[in-house]
Amino acid sequence: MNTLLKRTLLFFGTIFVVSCTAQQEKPAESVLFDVPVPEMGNPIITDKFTADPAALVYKDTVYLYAGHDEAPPNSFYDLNEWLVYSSTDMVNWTEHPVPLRATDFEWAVDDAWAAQVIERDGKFYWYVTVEHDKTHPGKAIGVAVSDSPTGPFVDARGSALITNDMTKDVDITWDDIDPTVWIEENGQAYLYWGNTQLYWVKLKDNMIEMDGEIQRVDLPHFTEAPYIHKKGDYYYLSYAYKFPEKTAYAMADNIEGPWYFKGILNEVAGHTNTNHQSIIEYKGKDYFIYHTGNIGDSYRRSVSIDYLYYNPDGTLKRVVMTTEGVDKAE
Ligand code: FUB
Repeated sequence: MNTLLKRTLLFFGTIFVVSCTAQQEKPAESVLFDVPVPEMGNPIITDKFTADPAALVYKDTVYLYAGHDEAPPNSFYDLNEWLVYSSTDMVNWTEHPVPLRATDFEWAVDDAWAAQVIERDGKFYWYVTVEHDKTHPGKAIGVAVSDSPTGPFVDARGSALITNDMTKDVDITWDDIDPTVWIEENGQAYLYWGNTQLYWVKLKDNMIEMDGEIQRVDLPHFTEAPYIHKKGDYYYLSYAYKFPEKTAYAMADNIEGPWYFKGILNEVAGHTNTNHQSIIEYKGKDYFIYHTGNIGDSYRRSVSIDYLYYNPDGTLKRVVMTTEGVDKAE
């Protein structure tokens, strides 16, 4: 190639590159925004992995209790403590000091699994899943108590409320997990729990002793994570359905049933094979609180919040899981 031809090619090549660069640097006038670019509201906590949410509305504040997932990537559950956060707008969450650890129960060895707090007469009772020591091998349910929703909590009994040997329906050591608690207007308290088999029992007024025999409910494809809530005249029993877990629900006119299966409430959440929901009403809106593995995996989960909507007949609309999460509650 002669020198003149080389210079000519270099000249036109330079013009072409400069013109392309200029076009790339120009603001993209063809992109118009009908809506704001989404802010990521979910998950709501990103500096720690949080699982199995259970929320309590008390005196105008929402308290969010969650297990602390501490597992390395793609391993298995490693939860040693529970965490508590509070909010008055569902968007800004304040973390409080660690309120309870699995080993705060002297008879427990490990595994701060799913749990729920309820208030009665100014005291806060926390029903938890833990691994019992070898005197009652397997998962067990304990109760901790505090004068404050943020703790610190202490073992309320000095022994487990439910142990694996008390339920023989299924031949696994982890069927006594995931307690959810409910108090009727007449003061009668109920504990529901289970994995594979769903159990319930009445609690005495002291909230730390069973009041009667353990009963059963058979729901389609019940895996775990039962959660009781009430809206209007209806009771709702939501639960983890199949595995990987969707969330399904049943409805009843009475806390003791019969329960009518109503279908799927939420699909499998991102990047996690489990789910665990909590449902509350706060400042006139209804919320579905759950976990995903979207910034972790099945053992490094994160709590997310989306709206829950009811149909006029009381059934639930399917949850739409979002990136944005919810707006500030006012
Ligand atoms: O976090 C440990 C277990 O995973 C919970 O107890 C279940 O509900 C499932 O989420």
